[in-house]
Amino acid sequence: MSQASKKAYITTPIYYPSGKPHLGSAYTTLAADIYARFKRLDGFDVKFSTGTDEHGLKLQRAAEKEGLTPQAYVDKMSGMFREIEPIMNISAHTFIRTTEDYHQKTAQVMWQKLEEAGYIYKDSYAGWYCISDESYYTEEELVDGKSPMSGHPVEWMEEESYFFKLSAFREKLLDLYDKRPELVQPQGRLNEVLGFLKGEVRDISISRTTFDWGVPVPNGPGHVMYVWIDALTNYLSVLGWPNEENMDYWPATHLVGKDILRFHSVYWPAMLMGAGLTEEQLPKVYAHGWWTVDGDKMSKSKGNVVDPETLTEQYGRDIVRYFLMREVPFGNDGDFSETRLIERTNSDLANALGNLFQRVLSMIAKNCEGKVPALGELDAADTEFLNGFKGMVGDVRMHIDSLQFHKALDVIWARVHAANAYMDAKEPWKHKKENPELMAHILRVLMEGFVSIVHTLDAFMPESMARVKTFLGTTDMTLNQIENADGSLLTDGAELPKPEGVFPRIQPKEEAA
Ligand code: ME8
Repeated sequence: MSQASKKAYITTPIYYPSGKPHLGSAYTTLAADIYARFKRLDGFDVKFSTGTDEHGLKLQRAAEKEGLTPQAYVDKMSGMFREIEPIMNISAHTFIRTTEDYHQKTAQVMWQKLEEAGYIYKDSYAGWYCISDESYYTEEELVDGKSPMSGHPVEWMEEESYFFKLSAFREKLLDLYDKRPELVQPQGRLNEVLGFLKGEVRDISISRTTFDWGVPVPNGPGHVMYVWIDALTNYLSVLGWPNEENMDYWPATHLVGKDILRFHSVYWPAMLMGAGLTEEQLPKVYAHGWWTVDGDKMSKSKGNVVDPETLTEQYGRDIVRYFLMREVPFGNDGDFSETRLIERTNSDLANALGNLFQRVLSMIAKNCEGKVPALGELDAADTEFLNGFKGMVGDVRMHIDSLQFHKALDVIWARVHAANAYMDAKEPWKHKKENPELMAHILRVLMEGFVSIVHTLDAFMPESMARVKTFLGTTDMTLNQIENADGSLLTDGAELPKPEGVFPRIQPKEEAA
């Protein structure tokens, strides 16, 4: 498993298809998409996977409720998660379903490797099981007799079970995170993981006999695998492991919600080490926070679940993508409100960015024959202004590599404001009559800056930026090309299409009423 420098593998959690996808699940996928698109722009060969987690008691019960077999039920439901790709404009290359044959085989290989290495043994188990979380809890862990994780009911279960020797990995994991703290981000989440590892780490029950909707345990008649063992292995199935063919994309960067951090940064690296992977081959995990809606927890019973489809139909995909990444620092909890979405769209997109593009491009259409105006001699202010854009690309890259999307956007908007200030200071309209070359030059300097803005924003708002690219007469460039270009990014005299506004103002709800 070599680690080729220009390859990346980015994953979303695989979702339980037990209801329609909501804002929360669309959010992880969106963040992963922006990261994947940015890496591609930065010259990386990217694998990006998402999918559905289709086994376990929760899905078996959901199917029974609808009078369907589990397979018929997940076949029906999984499609709705696939639909997130067009709904949010997601560029995943693989959508994995854990009921697919190739994945079930990989999960069995994982099991066998752990067993051969002596990390699996048989015993019996009794405890409080929460179906919603697909997790066992001890009496002490319960909060008011319910799951400490989700607050959902638990039921007493007793069964013969296989166990995974998680306890054997406690020291190794502590040592790992001591040496490579960057593997769990943000920092606060690493502290949570360390807190868990410093306590008593018990072996975990990894098979079930009380139902059969799961991957059969190899040579373990009557047992199906615990759904998390099956689910986590999906990340390797996608690359065809244990076949080495695509393993140069490994290790992955896993984007997950904060509620499933322990599975990804304790169970999963322990499984990987148990199956023979080295410390260098362990993945990076980034845990984001949770969305509430107008201050409330999102829930079916409250009827406040935000449907990504309705939202993007109403506002457009790019606006929703921008808002979700800009409003709340990735990693923090955040509150969703349509009022804020409208405010942000109007201030950041319509006023600051859209107006800037439109002011410059319409002046060019009117006064420069609709062609890329010629660049003259750069003065000190021009040079400083343009250098700011080269620096911006590096800063955006740094923030996106640490999944600080809101900081990347801050950096870009600082340049949007700088461009507005440059235009106000240079007043190109004043030179229209007596010095049209100077006017053309100022507009061209602005356009050069726009090329960098458009490319760094491309991952966030691909559709709008594709339109702006045509108005600027620029095609796709890698970020390296932009940073290393000596001189200009555009061609003097290239014909430009008639520009149109890209971000119209949205009428606030109270005005509409
Ligand atoms: O946990 N805000 O699947 P899942 C933000 N199958 N994110 C939210 C959210 C909210 N309000 N609600 C849910 C599973 N999420 C497993 C994963 S991976 C090998 C197996 C996020 O469908 C949540 O944090 O219950 C999680 O990352 C994701 O949705 C999937 O949740």
